[in-house]
Amino acid sequence: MRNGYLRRRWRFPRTLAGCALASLVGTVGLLGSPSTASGAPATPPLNPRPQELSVTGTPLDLPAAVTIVRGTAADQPAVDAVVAAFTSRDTRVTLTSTDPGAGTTVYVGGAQETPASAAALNAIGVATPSGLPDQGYLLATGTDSGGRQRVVLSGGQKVGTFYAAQTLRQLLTSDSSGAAIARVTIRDWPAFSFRGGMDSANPPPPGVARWTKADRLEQVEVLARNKMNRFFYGPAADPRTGGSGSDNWRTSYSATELGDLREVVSKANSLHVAFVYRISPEMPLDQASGICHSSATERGTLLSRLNQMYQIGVRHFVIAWDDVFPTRPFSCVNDSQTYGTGVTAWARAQADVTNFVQAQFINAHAGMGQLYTVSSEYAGTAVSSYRTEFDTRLSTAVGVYWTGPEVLSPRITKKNLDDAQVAFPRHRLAIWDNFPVNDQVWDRLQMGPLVGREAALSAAPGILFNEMTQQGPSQLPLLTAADFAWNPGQYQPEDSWSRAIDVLGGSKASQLRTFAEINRSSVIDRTDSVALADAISSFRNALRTGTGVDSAAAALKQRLSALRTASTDLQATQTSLTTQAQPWLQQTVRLVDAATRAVDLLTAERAGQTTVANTLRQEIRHLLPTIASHPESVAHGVLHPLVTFALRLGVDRVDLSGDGRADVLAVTGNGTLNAYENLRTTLNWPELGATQTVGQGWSTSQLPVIGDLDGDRRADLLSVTSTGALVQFRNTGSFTGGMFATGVQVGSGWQGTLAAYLADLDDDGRADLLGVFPGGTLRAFRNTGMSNGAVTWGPAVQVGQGWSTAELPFFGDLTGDGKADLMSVKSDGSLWHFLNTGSFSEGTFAAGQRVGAGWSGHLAMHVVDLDGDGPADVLGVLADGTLAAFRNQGVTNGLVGFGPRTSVGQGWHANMLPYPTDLSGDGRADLISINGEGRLFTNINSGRFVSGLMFPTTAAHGPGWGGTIFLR
Ligand SMILES: [Ca+2]
Ligand SMILES: [Ca+2]
Ligand SMILES: [Ca+2]
Ligand SMILES: [Ca+2]
Repeated sequence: MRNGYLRRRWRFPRTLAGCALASLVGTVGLLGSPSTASGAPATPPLNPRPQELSVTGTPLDLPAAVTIVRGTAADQPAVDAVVAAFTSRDTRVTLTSTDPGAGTTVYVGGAQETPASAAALNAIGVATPSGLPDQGYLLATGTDSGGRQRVVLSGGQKVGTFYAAQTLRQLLTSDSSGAAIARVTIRDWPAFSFRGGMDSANPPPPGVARWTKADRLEQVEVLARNKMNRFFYGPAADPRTGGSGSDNWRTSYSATELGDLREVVSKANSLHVAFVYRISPEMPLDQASGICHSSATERGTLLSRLNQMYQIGVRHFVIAWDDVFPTRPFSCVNDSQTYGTGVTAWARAQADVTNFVQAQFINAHAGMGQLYTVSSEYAGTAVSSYRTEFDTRLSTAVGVYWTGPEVLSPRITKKNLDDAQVAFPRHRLAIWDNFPVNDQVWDRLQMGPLVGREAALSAAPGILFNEMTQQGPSQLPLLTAADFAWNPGQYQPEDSWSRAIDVLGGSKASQLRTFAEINRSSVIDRTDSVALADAISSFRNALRTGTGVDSAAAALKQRLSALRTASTDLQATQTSLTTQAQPWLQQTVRLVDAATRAVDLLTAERAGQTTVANTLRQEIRHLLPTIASHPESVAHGVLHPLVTFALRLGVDRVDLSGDGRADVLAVTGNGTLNAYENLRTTLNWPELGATQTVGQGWSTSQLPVIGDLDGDRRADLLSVTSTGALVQFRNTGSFTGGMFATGVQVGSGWQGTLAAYLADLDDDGRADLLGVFPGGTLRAFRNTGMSNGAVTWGPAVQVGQGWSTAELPFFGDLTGDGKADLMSVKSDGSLWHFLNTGSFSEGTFAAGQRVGAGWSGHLAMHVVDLDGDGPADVLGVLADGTLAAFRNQGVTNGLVGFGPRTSVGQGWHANMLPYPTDLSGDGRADLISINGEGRLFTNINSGRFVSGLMFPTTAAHGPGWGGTIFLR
């Protein structure tokens, strides 16, 4: 005999064992908490969270063997899941179709499947289910009046019983003394009729993972275990779903390809997951080769493709018209003759083909799921001529997908849905949620919880979630999405995320939590690396104030160490999540190693340990190229800036607050100097603070020269007045409290100079001064430190001559030694460098070396690090408006090798030029610019030295920047 109250299974206070059952009744509010204030027993964490759950007593301790009763009509996948659940807890099972009348018995199936379940429910005092919503189930565990243990899984339909089995699996526990099951009554059903995951990303760049067959097989299981019932297959990487050129949807799969897909389809069908197959006949990747809508041949080809999928068991289809431009000409002349021209013609053509598929394919087969389509205007809520035409023409039998108010919607409200329904009055919209898909930010894992979706969206029939190009890491956000889709009314993102981490992390859950926290943010939620950012901020504040530096450094290093340990532990585990996250786990370790040295460097500098500091600085510089050679981004905008800050990278472009990330400085047309704090750049959209006016009286003939004059890692300003005086404006670090101190004159005799520069020539952390004087002489003045609040300069050193307004020097560190080198473009368009020899003498700059050509008529040129490896690369706007990048490939025999010209942008002109600045703090220069309408634009650098990929996204900020005469 087993005495339940003597052997505790859940962690609730021992004193409660044996209490009256009535006092132990819990409610749904208990989910996820280990115990309640009243001491009622906790329930195990369940995903998704059930709609109605009562804990009716202490858990049932199960014997070593149980009997499973299932009727002849019972759902086999449910039976299999129940058998697997008990077997995994080392409990033997005997299957029978009739009630054995004694012993612990599990009944699988509602009254239609397993008639004995109704009596079993009555025996434990639970009413048989009536009026269960679609896909719902009732699951009850307890003992009857004779003390016999009964477990009843009663679905309204077979699929409901299958979902009951998924809940049962999570109710079972075991320890060395055997298995137990929670004593509960659960009545449960989904809010959204269909719920699912999507393998439907745009093709990632070479080297980035994409889904494999094994991923898809695993995904189907994950969906089923979390009560989702759709797997949407439409990756752009599979040309049969769209394609480009001659490799496209028109060709059938080979026998091998079809066999692979059949495996996935069969598995999905065996787990109550519908495999949804998408075809995009207009070919978003190559629209000119898209379908000729009016062609009978083309339509026949489409039917044969759909039929091929039907043959392997697919019953759910999507004909998609997204990501094409219904403004271009049709790909065949017949279409314009048939449908006319313009967006409504495209709407007619698309509706016509979709209706054809409905009539000739869907209606021609029994057992088909509802056909869905995606309109070309799939995001947003407005009525439009395209939408009206599409909605009017499209068969009402067809459903329509919609992505919310945006393509990537940070928020989706019920009002958004209602508004969009007005634009599609004849069709119900289902939600295609582009979360957590990372096909615009391939270098990031977006593993945070689903947020920002209103519960009332379940008025829509379904919701699907487009996943990352990494199936394993996608499971973390997907589990929260499954929770939302099933039970949005009780969805709590953080709680759900925590449960998902526990499930996916298993024995390594705490390590996964540490890692997921630094790979969390996305367009729907910018929360990222909060604890790490706080520790870094505390350390930096301690450095600034000089109090508590050691304890803040120790706390930060402890956190870094924990992150490193978590990453190495996870690297040693073999789940799809950890395997596919390998590049990010490895990058975390590299960055932690650099950041830990950055902490030591900063504390050594402060303690005056110059030799130690120099060694650490060299070590970090040595680590940077490897970090830079991996595009994976972790702890976005948080960890890397600590390294950038420690090495003083980019302080002159232009870090005003001293956090390793550039802020923005602008002079307006009336001479006002405004500063904008870079609040955070956790995404490709930097958030800038409010306008702070920090100066007056600037002009086109007197613009700020930027550099760190006092070595505090905050950018200071210098100006050359019309009378030739040099005036310093020292940065106090406060955006709101008068950022720049009153001007102090720190030089004279600069009238008529052609240019003035601040650049660190000797790697001491203080900007040195350079000027091109009348007659073309380049002079350098060493920064010898602050004296009575004013920067002092060493004697003038002539370091060059022959300069002119037509040929001015540019400064940047080409060799990565912290000492600025010089570059110039000669009148013949040739590019030259003059490397810094480190001597601070007339020979500071070595003889010029010709390192490029083709710069005639260039509009801008910058010597700036683009790939984050330390040494500066070259970025220029060429005469034709091309933004060209040249990668620094290192120094050989005193000559810097530059890679081939990479076009990373175009359409720039003299009135709209980009300025490189590191907003994200990763050592890679990003861009800021102002367009013709006076809007500020930012482009975050992806670190990919590939045409078109370096600056993949443009973020537009508020208007009102017109007339700006200086922007950094
Ligand atoms: Ca400073
Ligand atoms: Ca210096
Ligand atoms: Ca570089
Ligand atoms: Ca950057």
